[in-house]
Amino acid sequence: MKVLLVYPEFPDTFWSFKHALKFIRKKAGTPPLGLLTVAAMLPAGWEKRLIDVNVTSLTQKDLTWADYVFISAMTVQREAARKIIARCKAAGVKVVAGGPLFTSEYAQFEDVDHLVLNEAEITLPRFLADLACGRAQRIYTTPEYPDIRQTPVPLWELADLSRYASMPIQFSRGCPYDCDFCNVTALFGHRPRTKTASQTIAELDSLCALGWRGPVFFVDDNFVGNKKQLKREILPALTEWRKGKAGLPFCTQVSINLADDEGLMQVMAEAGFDTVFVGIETPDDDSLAECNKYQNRGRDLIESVKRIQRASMQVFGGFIVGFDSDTPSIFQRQIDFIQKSGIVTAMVGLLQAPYGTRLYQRLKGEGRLIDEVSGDNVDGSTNIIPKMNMETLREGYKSILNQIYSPKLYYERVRTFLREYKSPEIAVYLDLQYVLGLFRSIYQLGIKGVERTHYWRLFFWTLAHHPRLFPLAITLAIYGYHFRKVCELYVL
Ligand code: B12
Repeated sequence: MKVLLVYPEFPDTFWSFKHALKFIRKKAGTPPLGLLTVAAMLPAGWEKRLIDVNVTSLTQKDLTWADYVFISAMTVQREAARKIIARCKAAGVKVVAGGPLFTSEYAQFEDVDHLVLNEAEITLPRFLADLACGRAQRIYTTPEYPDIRQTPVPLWELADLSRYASMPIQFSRGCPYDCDFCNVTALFGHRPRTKTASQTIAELDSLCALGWRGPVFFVDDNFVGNKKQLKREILPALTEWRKGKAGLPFCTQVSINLADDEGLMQVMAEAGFDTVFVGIETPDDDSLAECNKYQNRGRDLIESVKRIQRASMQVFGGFIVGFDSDTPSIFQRQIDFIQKSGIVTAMVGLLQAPYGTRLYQRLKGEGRLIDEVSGDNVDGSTNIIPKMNMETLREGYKSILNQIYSPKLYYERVRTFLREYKSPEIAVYLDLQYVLGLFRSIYQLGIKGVERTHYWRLFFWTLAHHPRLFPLAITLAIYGYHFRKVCELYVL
């Protein structure tokens, strides 16, 4: 059996980092972990190839080679996925589809031969068993969540690692919180399910064996969902594993209550975490109450962010406008908050209601749903009828993006952040492309760019005051270029 694993192209979005990746000659952020995990669950004797359309093209020859195409996608890849499925049909290749897009919207994919939905640890063996005896069904689904201690090491070797900026690995799935707009719990449940420390170390070892020394992204829904286990098992194992190694900084996603635990922050930093993504959402307490984000309430959110930064972890933040409680003052309040917090990478979106969430149910009941979500939560679109006038909301949203990604405010924010941030202790691994990236940034941002005065000011200010953070300052200048390009596409 010959299986072609295909990952459709991402549009040019906030999270694609396309404009930034060019500086280090990379094609995409991370390889598709879902497909690489599925590949490891297929029979060893089957021939497997990966085509990630974000780094290479899918040719007719590839399709002719394959007996089956296994496709995965997120909602944001909906249109690209449809095109690939149509090409497979035209080439007479059977399609097996899975992953978040198909799990959420399977009814819309009539052309797909087999929909193997939810987590493959449960549904894929059922499909493979039926296929082996010639009676494969069209849809496989399950309400259960698998024990991921049985999940195999992803087949990294199918991907050309040199084309990616970072590698994804997963320690846990699920989140204990219950924010009403988030579909993580609908897809992966409330109780965080974890892998074992030795399983995670085996995954890291397999990446190292393939020569990987760049960043590693723990793609957990909430890495601190089970603090006890973290402290007892996984973090000591990661700290031990890191000894004698250079590079391989870790980043992950956490809830803000990480800031309440100095001890945990310290061990995370020692284990090599230098960046965390946190859902901040809004400085407005009524809106936090409305969406049930109680872990963010009753605290000084800015101080919480700063505590994490002082513990050597950069904070990326997610923000939302368009809650029912929001008034037009929210736009300036968000801008002020983002500037003061020094959250350089601030993903601001309009409130959307993905299928399967409690918010979706509520708004459906109120007759306030208008469409399906676009899948890109930073494109200024929404599928809900907001309480605030739509025009006011759109204009306010645009003004947030225009301001926080204007060179002046952006570079000011970078300095606010660098003043607070304690440089991590991880030994640096020198990658030639990153060194060349510095020269490319000098040309693109320091000579050609509209931000040139801000760029040079940051350049010399960092060298004078925070020389160890100089590479990070240049990286952030490059991110700023990407964010501005993307915002131009969306709203300017
Ligand atoms: C890493 C990640 C990203 C990375 C990209 C990773 C990549 N290259 O694909 C980045 C940071 C870029 C990203 C961005 C976004 N993401 Co994201 N992301 C994740 C995250 C945290 C982990 C993905 C992962 O690797 N999981 C581990 C693998 C093993 O799981 P998996 O892919 O689901 O695969 C399993 C099954 O689905 C199944 N399976 C998967 N594919 C296939 C294929 C076949 C054939 C079969 C049989 C089975 C199968 O088997 C696997 C094993 O069980 C998930 C949450 C999660 N827990 O999965 C969200 C998630 C995928 N993201 C989501 C969203 C909404 C986004 C964003 C809009 C922003 C945001 N709010 O986070 C943007 C959109 C992208 C863009 N460019 O604009 C949603 C997607 C919902 C949907 N219906 O599509 C998720 C599910 C989180 C959520 N809020 O619910 N994301």
